[in-house]
Amino acid sequence: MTPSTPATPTTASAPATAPLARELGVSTLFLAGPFLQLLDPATGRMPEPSRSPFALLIEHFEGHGFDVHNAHRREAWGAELMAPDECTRIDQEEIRKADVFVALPGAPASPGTHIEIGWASAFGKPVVLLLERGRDYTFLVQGLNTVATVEHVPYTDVAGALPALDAAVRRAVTRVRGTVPPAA
Ligand code: 5HM
Repeated sequence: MTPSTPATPTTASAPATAPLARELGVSTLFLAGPFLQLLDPATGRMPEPSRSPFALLIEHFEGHGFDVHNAHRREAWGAELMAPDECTRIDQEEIRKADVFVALPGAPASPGTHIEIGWASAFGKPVVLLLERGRDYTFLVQGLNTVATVEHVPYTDVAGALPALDAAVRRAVTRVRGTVPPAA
């Protein structure tokens, strides 16, 4: 019997299990969330505590083999803020091309993220929303599952929600493919 060889080399940051992107046969993920409201007015940058959930999610999904598109990182956490005419076009195009859309709608609501959630759902993308426990979300976020493929992931801290987030991504992608029925 010949010894088996892994299809791809493992790296230090790769998860022990099969990376989710490969398992699902997808590659790109758009990560949306509050931006302007998180900028420190004095520096124009996102302070470290505001960056960390995004940095964690980016690292997590990249470790799972996704090509992650995220404006906060692209715009250097505020240091290279794009003009509206520039970022709007790029974000819509990246969402159009994405295999999965993940967002923190924000509480208070992020206006830009809500537009992006509208685009992603209208494009028929698998949508996963991270909803902080104890916060209120607008009716159209609460009801989006009636018109789009949406999975909600309640969280208290983002790190603790990663296993539920992966399960939600898996469900959303398979639901869009029509291989499992939507949750009741
Ligand atoms: O309205 P708010 O800034 O919270 O909107 C955030 C969302 O809009 C992010 O998900 C990001 O993809 C997009 N955005 C961007 O790409 C927003 C701004 C500033 O509003 C920006 N680039 N400069």
